[in-house]
Amino acid sequence: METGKSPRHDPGVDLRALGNTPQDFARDLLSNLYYERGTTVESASAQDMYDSLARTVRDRLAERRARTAAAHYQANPRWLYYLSAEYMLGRQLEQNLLYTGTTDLAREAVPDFDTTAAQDVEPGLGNGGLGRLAACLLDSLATMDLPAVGYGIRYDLGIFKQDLDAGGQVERPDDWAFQGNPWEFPAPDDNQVVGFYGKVTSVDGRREWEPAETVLGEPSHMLVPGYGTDTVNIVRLWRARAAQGSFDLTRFAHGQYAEAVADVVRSENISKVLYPDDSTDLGRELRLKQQYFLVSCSLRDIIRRFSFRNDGNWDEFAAKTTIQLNDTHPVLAIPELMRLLVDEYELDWDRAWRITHDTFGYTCHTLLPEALETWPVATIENLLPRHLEIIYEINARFLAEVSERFPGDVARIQRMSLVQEEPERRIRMANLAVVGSRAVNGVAALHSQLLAETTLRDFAELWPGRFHNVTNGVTPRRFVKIANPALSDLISSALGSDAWLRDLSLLQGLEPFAADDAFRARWREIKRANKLTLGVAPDFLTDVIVKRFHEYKRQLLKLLHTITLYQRIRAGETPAPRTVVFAGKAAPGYWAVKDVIRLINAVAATVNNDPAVAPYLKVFFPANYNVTLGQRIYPAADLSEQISLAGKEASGTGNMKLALNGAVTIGTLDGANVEIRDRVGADNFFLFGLDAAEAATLRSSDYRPRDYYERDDELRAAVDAIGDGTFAGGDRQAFGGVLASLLDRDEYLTLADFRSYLDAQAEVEKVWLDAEAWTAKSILNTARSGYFSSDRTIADYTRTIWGLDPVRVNP
Ligand code: 7GP
Repeated sequence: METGKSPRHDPGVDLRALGNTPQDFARDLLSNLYYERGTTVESASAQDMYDSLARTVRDRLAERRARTAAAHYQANPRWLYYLSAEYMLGRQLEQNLLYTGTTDLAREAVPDFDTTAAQDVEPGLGNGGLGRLAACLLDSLATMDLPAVGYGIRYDLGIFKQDLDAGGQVERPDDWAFQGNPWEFPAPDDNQVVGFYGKVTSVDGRREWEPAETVLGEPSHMLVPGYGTDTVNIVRLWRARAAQGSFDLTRFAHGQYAEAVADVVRSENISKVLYPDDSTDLGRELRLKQQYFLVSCSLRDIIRRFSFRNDGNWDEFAAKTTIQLNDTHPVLAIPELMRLLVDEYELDWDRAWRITHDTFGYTCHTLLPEALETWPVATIENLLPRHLEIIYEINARFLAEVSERFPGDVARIQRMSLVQEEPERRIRMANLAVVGSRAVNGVAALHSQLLAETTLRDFAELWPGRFHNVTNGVTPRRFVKIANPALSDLISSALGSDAWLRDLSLLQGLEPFAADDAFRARWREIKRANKLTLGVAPDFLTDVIVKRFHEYKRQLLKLLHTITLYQRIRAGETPAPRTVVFAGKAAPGYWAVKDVIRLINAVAATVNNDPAVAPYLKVFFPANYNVTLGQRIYPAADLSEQISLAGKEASGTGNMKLALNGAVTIGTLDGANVEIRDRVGADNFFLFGLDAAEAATLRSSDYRPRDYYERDDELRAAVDAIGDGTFAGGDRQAFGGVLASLLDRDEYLTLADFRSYLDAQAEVEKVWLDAEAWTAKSILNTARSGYFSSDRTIADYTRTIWGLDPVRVNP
C-alpha cells in the first residue's frame, strides 16, 4: 500500500546554479517563456509573462524545498499537521519575490512589471478569520523552521466574488484557477481512495465497512516559504476526482450526454465549491462529504509519511505526530483515526484511543452557540455508518466517566453527551472534538476564559488541564512589509535594521520616536500617500470597518454613527472631515446583514451626492473585500473599528493588522481588543460600551431597545431616517426589516451601546484635530503591537500544545 517514496536529496548537480544574477534570472524567465509557454518576448501576453515569471520565482523555492525535505527526512522529527477546511493564502507572487529576494531582479527583467504582477490571482480558499489565520500560522511555522504540513481542500471555486448592484450584494463565482495556477505541484501518485455510504458487517469478530461509493482524492501542494530562512514547507490540497474510466461510453453513444458524465460530476462536486459560510452552522450532506474527504485523505497521507521512518511502530505515532484541528470542520478525523487503527491496522480499542487522544489538539474559533456544528445522526448513519458506531462507542465510554465523576447528575450528562436528543438526534462536533483531543484552545485571553466559563464549561470542569489559550497573531511579512513598504522602510531605518520582520517585539524600539517631530511628520506623510493609493481623501480621517458582515460585529452601529454625523452636518455643524470605509462580504443566505449592506450603500449614495456634506463626510464601500484589498486598506487607516458586542468576537485579527499599520482602535472589551488595549495603553485606545458581563446581564434581563430610542434624540433621529425613506427616495418600506430588528429585538444591544460609542467618537475627533497627538498615538500603536505577530502565536502553540523542535535546513 505504501509507496515508500522517500524525499532524499541527491540531485548530483548543484541546482542552486539557478543563481541570482540579473543574467541568471533573465535567462530563466526567457527559458520558461519559450519552453513552458511556447512563445517569445515579442508575442507574449500578460498571462504568458506572468506565468513565466511565477515559474522562475517558484523554481528558486523548489530548490529550497528539496533541501527542506532532505533535512526533515534526516531528522525524523515530531511533525505538526494542520487540518483546515479553509486557507486564505493571499496573492503569491509578491510574497515569493520577497522571500527569494528577487523583487529587484524581476522588476528589471520583466518589461511591464506592474501589468504582469496584476495577473496574480488570490486563491480565496476560505471565508474569513479562521482561513486567514491558518495562512498566517503556516507562514510563521516555516519562518521558525518548524516541520509542518497544512492539509486542506483545493476548491475549484473559492469564496464568491462580491459585486454591488444597486447597493446590494451579488455573488459571482470565483474561478480562481481558470488560467492555471503556476504555484502548485500536482502529485497524482499520492492519491487516496475515499469511501462513502454502504454497510458495516462483522467478519471474524471485526467490524468491516464496505463503502458503496468511492472517490479519488488527488493532492497537489503549494510551497510555504519561511522568511529569512531556507525552510520551505508545503500546504497539501486535495481535489476530488472520479476513478479512471468513469466516463460512460455506452450512454454517450446513445446520446445520453449528461448521464455519461454523471459519475464524474458527482465525484468532482465534492471539491467544487467552498461553502460561503462564516460562523454559522450549515447542514448539507455535501458539506459533510467535503469534511470527511479532507480528513480521510489527510490521515492516510499522514500515516504514509509516518511510515517512511517509523513503519508499524504505532507506539511512536503520537510522539511523532501532532494534528491540530482548525475548528470543528475536520473533527471527523477523530473517529476516522480510530477506524483506521482498530479496523484496518487491528489495534485494540484502548490502545487506539490513547494514540488518537494524544495526537489531536482542537482550536475553537467562536462563542456563538449557533456556530457550533452539529450533524443529524441520520445523515452520518447514511454517509458514514462505521463512523457513527465509533462515535457511539466513544460516547458510551465517555459518559461512563462523567457518571463516575458526577453520579446522578443527569442534566450534566445530557449536556455533555456527544449526541443531542432534541428536537432531533444530532452529533455535537465540538463535544467530540474536546473528548478526542489532549488540548483545547481559544484564540484570545477573553475568548478562552469565556469558553471555559460558558460554551464548554462542563468540559473545563471535568478536565481543567486540557484547556489553554493561544492568542491569535498575524504575519508582519504580508501585512506590514508587503502591504506597507514605505512604513516598513521607515521602521527599518529608525531601528537600524529589518530584524523586526523576524522578531516583532523589536518594534518597541520605535517608542522614543513618538516624541520626534521629524519622525512624526514622515509617519503622517506615509499615511497620506497610502490614502491616495487607496483612493480616499488624504486629509480626511480614514475610519475603517472591514470584516465579514455579521449582526454581532455591529456594522449597523457604525452606520448609525455615520447617519448622525450626516444629520449634524445638515444641521450646520462642521465636524472633522472623515471617510468611513466599509468593506466585507455577507453569507449569501444571511438576509439580515445583506439588508445592512444595501442600507450602507443607500446612505453612501445620499451622503456622497450632497454637496453641503462633501467637505466633511464621505462613505466608501469598495466591493469584494479579500486579502488583496485588505492589504491596501490597512496601511491607509487612521481609525480601526472593533465594535462587536462584548462577549461575541472570539478574537479578531483585522484589529491586529490595523494596529500594526498605525491605526488607533475604537473598540469594546471583546476578543483580542482587550489585549491590544493592555499593550498599547488605555490612553492610545478609544474604549466604549458594555463589557461582556454587563452585556450578558442586559441580554438576559427584559431589554427594551425602544427605551433607548425614546430617550436619545440623536439616536431616534438616526433610526427614524432609516424608516422614513430618507435613503430610499421616499420608500418607507425599503429598510423595514432592519428597522424592526433594531427596535423590536436588537439582539446585539446596538441601541444600548450607541451613546457610549458616540461619546468615544467625540473623543476621537478631539484627538484627531491635534495632529501631533494623534500621530504619537498611531506610532505607539505600532510600537506596542509586536506581540500580535503570528510568530509569537506559533511560539505559544509550540510551547503549550505542540512540543515541536525546529529543524534547520543546510544551506
Ligand atoms: C473567526 C472568529 O470569528 C474571529 O474572531 C477570529 O479572529 C478568527 O476566527 C480566527 O481565530 N471565526 C471564523 O472565521 C469562523 O468561521 C467558525 O468560525 C466557527
